[in-house]
Amino acid sequence: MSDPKPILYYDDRSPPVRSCLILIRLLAIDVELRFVDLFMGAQFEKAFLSVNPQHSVPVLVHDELVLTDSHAILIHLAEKFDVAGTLWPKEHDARIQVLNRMLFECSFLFRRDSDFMSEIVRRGFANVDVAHHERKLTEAYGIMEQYLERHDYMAGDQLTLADISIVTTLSTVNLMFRLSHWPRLERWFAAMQQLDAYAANCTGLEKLRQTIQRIGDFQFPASVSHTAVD
Ligand SMILES: N[C@@H](CCC(=O)N[C@@H](CS)C(=O)NCC(=O)O)C(=O)O
Repeated sequence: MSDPKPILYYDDRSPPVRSCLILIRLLAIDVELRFVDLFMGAQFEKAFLSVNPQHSVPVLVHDELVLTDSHAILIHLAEKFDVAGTLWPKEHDARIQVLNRMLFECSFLFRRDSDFMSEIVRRGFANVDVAHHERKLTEAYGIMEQYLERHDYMAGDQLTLADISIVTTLSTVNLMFRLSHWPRLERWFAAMQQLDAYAANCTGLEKLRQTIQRIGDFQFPASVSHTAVD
């Protein structure tokens, strides 16, 4: 019997979801998409909680597997569908370096981005200490600038899952904070935007911008980011 089609539960305003969408587009994987409207609380509905008690997206259901974290989903999809095997390298040190950067995305960059965006949603932009979040997030910019000192990509000299994981969160942070003081990071981001598959980030990013602006009652700075809708 042929492999069943993976199902991705998603809300494309979520950066980790958008990383999965970029990879799915890059590898032309046939996936069934099921929308979970996070801003309407659909993640707390009983049917979805039975799939993911953590009430978060992305979730990938593939045959017997239920994966509830974007990093696991990216690795799984790359192992199954990346025939070239470069996005998730086979060689041990290269692979662990990719994993290390993906964990940086998870535990540092995304965490700080999520703290900032959630606070805007919860309290309204006028009540947020933007300077505090700017310090936290530009520290992350500085770290990525260092990662890019010796290599063109986040985990070496070729595109890997690390770049795909990081770029969606970076694009979200960049809605607010410019990259001009971090030239390598700015160049890397521009290169990522040139990938055809990057289009999979754009619609959700624009939707997020509009949602946060509406709920937070403010406007992100104009023309900071590339927010073309595909
Ligand atoms: N580390 C997780 C983070 C997933 C996550 O926090 N998703 C958020 C959207 S960006 C979510 O679904 N939040 C809804 C909730 O927690 O109720 C991943 O990379 O998949």
